[in-house]
Amino acid sequence: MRTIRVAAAQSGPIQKAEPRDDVVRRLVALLEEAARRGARLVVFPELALTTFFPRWYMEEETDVLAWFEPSMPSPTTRPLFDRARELGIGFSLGYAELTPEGRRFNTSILVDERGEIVGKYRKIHLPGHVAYDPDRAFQHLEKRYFEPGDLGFPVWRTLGGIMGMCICNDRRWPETWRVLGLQSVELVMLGFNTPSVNSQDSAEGPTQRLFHHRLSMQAGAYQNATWAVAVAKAGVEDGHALMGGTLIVDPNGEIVAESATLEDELVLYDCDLDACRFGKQTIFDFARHRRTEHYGLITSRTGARPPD
Ligand code: ING
Repeated sequence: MRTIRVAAAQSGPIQKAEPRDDVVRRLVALLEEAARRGARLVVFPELALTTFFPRWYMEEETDVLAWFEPSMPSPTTRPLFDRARELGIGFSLGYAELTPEGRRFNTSILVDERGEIVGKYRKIHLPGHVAYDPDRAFQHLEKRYFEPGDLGFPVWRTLGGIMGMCICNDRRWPETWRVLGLQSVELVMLGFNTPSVNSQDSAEGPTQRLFHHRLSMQAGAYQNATWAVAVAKAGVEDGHALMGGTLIVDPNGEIVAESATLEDELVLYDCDLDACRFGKQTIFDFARHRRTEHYGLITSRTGARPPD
C-alpha cells in the first residue's frame, strides 16, 4: 500500500474587493486544518488567490495585470509556502502567472513537502471568448487574458507517487487524461471555477453542470486507471454563482468523497496509489491493447469534418 492522505481544499467565494492577504490567510487556515487531520498533500482551486476575474471585461492592461502574480512565491503567497514547509506537507496552487517576459498564463504549481516548486502546469484548454460579448449575462474571457499553456501535460515523481496536474476546462477533454495516462500518472489534481449557470441561454442548468463535471472526472480516472482530485472555488462572487462539486475519484472511476457546501471546506481521503495497478495491468494496459496506427486523426485534425 502506497497511501497518501490527500486534502481537497475547496474555497468558498472570493469577492472582487477581497484583499489577497485575506485570501492567503484563508488558504493557510485550510492548510493547517489539513495538517491537523494528517494530510500530506493539499490541492487548492484554480485561480485560488482572487475572484474569477475572467468574468469581467477589462480594457486597460494595468487593470488586467493587477490580477496576476509576477513571481512565485510572491510576497503575497510567501506565508503559504512558509507554513507548508513548517508543517512538511505539499500542495498545488492555481494562480494567474505573469512571466518576466510579460506573458500571461492560467497556471498551477506543485510544491513538495520541503516547500520546493517541483512542477508547473499552464492551462491548455481555454474556454470562452476573446472579445466582449454583449449577449452574455456575464463574460468568460480566459482567451483574452491568458495564452494557451506551453508546457504540455507533464507528470512528476514526488510525494511518493507519479503526480499530474490540469486545470478546470482541461478535465472535459479526454486528450488531457490520456497524455497523463501515457506517462503512468497515479494521481491527477486540478482546480476549477465553474459557473453554475450558463452565461448564454441554454438548457444546461446547475444539475447538468454537476453531472458533466462528475462524468468528466470519473471517465478520466477510470480510463487511465488513476486517482483524480478536483477542487472548486465555489459560491457567489459579486452576484455570480460558481458550483461546488469538489470530489475525489478512485482509479476505478468511483467518487469516494465529495464536498457538501459552497464554502471553504476540506475533503480528505487516503489514496492508495497501488490501487492504480489493477487497471493499468488489465483493461487499460495501454501497451497491450492500444492500436495507435488508427488514432492519427486525434493529432492531425483539429476541428471535426464530416464525410463528403
Ligand atoms: N470554467 C468552465 C469549465 O470548463 C465551462 C467553463 C463551464 C465550460 C461549463 C463548459 C461548460 O468548467 C473554466 N474556468 O474552465
